[in-house]
Amino acid sequence: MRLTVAQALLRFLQAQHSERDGETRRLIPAVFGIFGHGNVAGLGQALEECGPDLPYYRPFNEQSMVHTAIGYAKAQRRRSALACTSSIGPGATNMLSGAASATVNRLPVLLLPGDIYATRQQGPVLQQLEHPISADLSVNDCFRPVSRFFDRISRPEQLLTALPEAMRVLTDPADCGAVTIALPQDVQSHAYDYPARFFERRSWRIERRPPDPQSIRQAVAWPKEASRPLIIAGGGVLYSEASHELETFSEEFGVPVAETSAGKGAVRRSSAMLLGGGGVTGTPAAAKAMSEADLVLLVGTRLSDFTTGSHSAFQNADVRFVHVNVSRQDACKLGALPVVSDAREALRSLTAAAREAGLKPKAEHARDLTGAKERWQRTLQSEVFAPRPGEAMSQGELVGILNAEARAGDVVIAAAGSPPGDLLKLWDASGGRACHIEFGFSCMGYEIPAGLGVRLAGAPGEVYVYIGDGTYLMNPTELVTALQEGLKITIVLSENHGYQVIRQLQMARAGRSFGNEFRSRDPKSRRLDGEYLPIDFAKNAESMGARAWNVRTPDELRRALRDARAEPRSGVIVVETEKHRFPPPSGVWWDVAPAEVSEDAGTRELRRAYERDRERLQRFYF
Ligand SMILES: Cc1ncc(C[n+]2csc(CCOP(=O)(O)OP(=O)(O)O)c2C)c(N)n1
Ligand SMILES: [Mg+2]
Repeated sequence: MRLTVAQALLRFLQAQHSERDGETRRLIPAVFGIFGHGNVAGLGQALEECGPDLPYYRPFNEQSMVHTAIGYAKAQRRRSALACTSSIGPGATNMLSGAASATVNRLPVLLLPGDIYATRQQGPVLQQLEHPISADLSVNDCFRPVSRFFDRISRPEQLLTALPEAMRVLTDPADCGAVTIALPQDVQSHAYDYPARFFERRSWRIERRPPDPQSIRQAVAWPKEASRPLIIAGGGVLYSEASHELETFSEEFGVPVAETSAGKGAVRRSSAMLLGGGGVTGTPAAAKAMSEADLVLLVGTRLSDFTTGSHSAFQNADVRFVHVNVSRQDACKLGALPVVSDAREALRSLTAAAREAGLKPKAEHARDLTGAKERWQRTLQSEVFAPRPGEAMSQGELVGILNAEARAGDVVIAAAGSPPGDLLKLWDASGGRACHIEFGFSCMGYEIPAGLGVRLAGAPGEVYVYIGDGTYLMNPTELVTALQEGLKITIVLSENHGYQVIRQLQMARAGRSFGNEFRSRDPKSRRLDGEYLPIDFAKNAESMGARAWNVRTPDELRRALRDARAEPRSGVIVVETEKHRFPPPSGVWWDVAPAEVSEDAGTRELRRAYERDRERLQRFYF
């Protein structure tokens, strides 16, 4: 079939499917893109010819479209991915943060940046980076470290090898992430006689790799000796759709569960075994369980420093780890006994083996943790969800109200600032009130585009985007895409007048407030500590066509949330919140080093305290 490279690429994508558990879906059901000279005559022409079988969506920022694709892939549990096409130069480099977010979070996205002319004669073309000693290098080479597969198509027939590889990586649970196929501007329009067989329907089975029986036997031999076991559930539980198996194992053998950010909502029931979020931004109950655990069953987590407290959270001198993960790299972290496997398959095998071994819950351990959990519940009621006289609403109160108003089928999204920590600590995901936290790359600006991705993936209820004022200011523009496409999202914006989570960290590690609040430059101090800026977020949202509400009180927030549910359009609820009020800490340490030398006595004291804590808490596990 004589086709251009761009036409062949899209025709190939139209024929690709994924299959898991007997369910087949289109692997790449849509393409997002912003055109420029680097892709308009190539991919743009081919997309227009495709018609509705491969719908095209036009966003307003290339980074955002990759974030939409990530939100979509996460909501699809990695069964489908979106493609994103950009022009060359800045259009392409705008996708880099998205590529890194996808790769860090192990979520499949297909990136198709335009590239400089393969024929070279006409260069430097507009937006070309000229490297003094490397003529085959372009800005797209920046995608290499943030992609799980990279190729540049400098001849049409290269598609025949590149595209199957791309599909293999996108559908591999251990290898997936950003896949980048760079497409030189001229080559996109070149024609070639492709074999018709290349475009035949193809299905990529997303494997459920079973565990090695010997590692299962070894893994269940350990819990018999353990008196304080704990499960840490990561994103892998959600991607593998292993919630039922996780709940069964945890409840049958009385093993409490803490969830990571990516794994938030892995336990769907209101289970007595659930300790909530674990790690730096988790609950004190989970922190206690982590600190005391002598056996930790890790399931599908990459063990970021927020989970391990920078290798300080597990304080039991005899602690041992078993790690179920599709990636052997992750499974071997912390010196764990690796169970390289799909989470659902491994949990089923572990449950069967534990039954056979006659494993029983440890009553004393369960009682102990129930006490810690009840204390946390009391703190929530008396401190976190309760109003404080003379203060604006706290973000804790905000989350409590949003959680109470949420219904089955709704999903709340957060990624940067204090919102992801708030949700990990406070959100109750039982009753089908799903939670989607991106805290692998924690990229400000992920939230609104991801909301579109979650909606596009078919969220049945409300899609709430819980976002800080700073993050909203970084990237509110995909609201326009939401309205253009009728993809309804409801943004709940906490107006606390600054990058307050960073200010809080700064106060704890540097001791002085500097540069984080939204204040004008003071003529005397010549610093940003003048008046707070009067930013009208509601007007900003309205100017893009969204509905907007300004709220200050809990009742106003409840009313706005109900209005928003009834409203077909996307909207923004701007909530005035207390600037420096945060929910109580988990007690888990985090390694952020204060300056080793300073003129300031306060900073020196913070450094001393940091060194004491580091010495006392941080460990090597091997
Ligand atoms: C793209 C990007 N730039 C910088 C950061 C570092 N950062 C993390 S949170 C944050 C402040 C977020 O402010 P806001 O959204 O208002 O949330 P708040 O801290 O007030 O809760 C910053 C700058 C980041 N995570 N992502
Ligand atoms: Mg803020």
